Amino acid sequence: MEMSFRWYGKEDPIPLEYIRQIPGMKGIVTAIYDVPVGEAWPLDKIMELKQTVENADLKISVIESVPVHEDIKLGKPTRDRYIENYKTTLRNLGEAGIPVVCYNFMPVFDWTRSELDYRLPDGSTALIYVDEDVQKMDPVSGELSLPGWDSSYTKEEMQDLINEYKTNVDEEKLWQNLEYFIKEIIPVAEEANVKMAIHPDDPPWSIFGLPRIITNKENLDRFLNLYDSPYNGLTFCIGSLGASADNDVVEMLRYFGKKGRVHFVHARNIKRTGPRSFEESAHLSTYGSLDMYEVIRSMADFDFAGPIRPDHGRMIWGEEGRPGYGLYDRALGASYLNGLWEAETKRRKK
Ligand code: DNO
Repeated sequence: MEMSFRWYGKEDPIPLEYIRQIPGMKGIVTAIYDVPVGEAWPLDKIMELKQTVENADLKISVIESVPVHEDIKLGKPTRDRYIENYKTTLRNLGEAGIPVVCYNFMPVFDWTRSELDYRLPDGSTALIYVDEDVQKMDPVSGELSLPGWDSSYTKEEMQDLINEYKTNVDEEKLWQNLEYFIKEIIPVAEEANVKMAIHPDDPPWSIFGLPRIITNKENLDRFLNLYDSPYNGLTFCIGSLGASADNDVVEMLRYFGKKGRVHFVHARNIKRTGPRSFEESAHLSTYGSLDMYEVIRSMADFDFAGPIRPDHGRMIWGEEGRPGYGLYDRALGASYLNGLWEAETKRRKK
């Protein structure tokens, strides 16, 4: 297991030098944010990013994300141009020695929450998802936007986009569009030696009537079978999948890990507050619905050597900044996960 931390580039209020000081921190998870979605990432920009990270005595473990243009997800004729650009990006990332790329295939909206600063009893604030509140939101108002979304559309275009999905792309069509994309890019990923790691849909159910397919064990299996290659793998996001009580995340992680298809792990805890509602809690097992010790144990079962990052944290100690992506609670999460891993792996050697 290689501990890593998401960094939003030079705009991130948390400097690399601080991340470096978190005990056991090895890698950085980052991206290029100033190339429009759908365009190819130039090699020199990638090299510059790599150098910046290496100057801080860290390395890039994962690129999260190379966003997929909506035309690819919609299966429009223009998709081929965007797929070619995606391939160029992968080749350039390969040339820079980047080992893993995380991406998602969620229509229009990336991860979704109803509130970003919900106050927990201890005074910290957390991201939450309350289904009734999400149902009341008007996605076409254009007002809905969360920090860190990689959108390839303007607010004005959003309405058309949603309508296009509603009329042309149901779940099966989205599967076909995903298959088309995967069959094009995985051979390039193989050549470039870059492992592709799809991120599950967050939350793992349909929102605003839009299809979502990367949601459960059966669908993850179906996804991996679209193209049978070690380069076609998963970002196993415990908090996203665990939001649904139907997903036994510990068993799923072990199952996909043993298949050699888990290339990256996102670790956070959530407390389910209803069948379709949850709060993001502190990482400790006792604070949420997910047992982090069991999660670590399943990773030890397949000798996970890849990157893991503490996912969203709460905002604590008065920290301000990007909700979910503060320094303090994620650093505590990293330490806790490192502690569990040390205990479990040493116990096994005895
Ligand atoms: C949320 C993140 C997601 C993730 C993308 C991957 O905080 O986990 O935005 O980066 O879905 O493409």
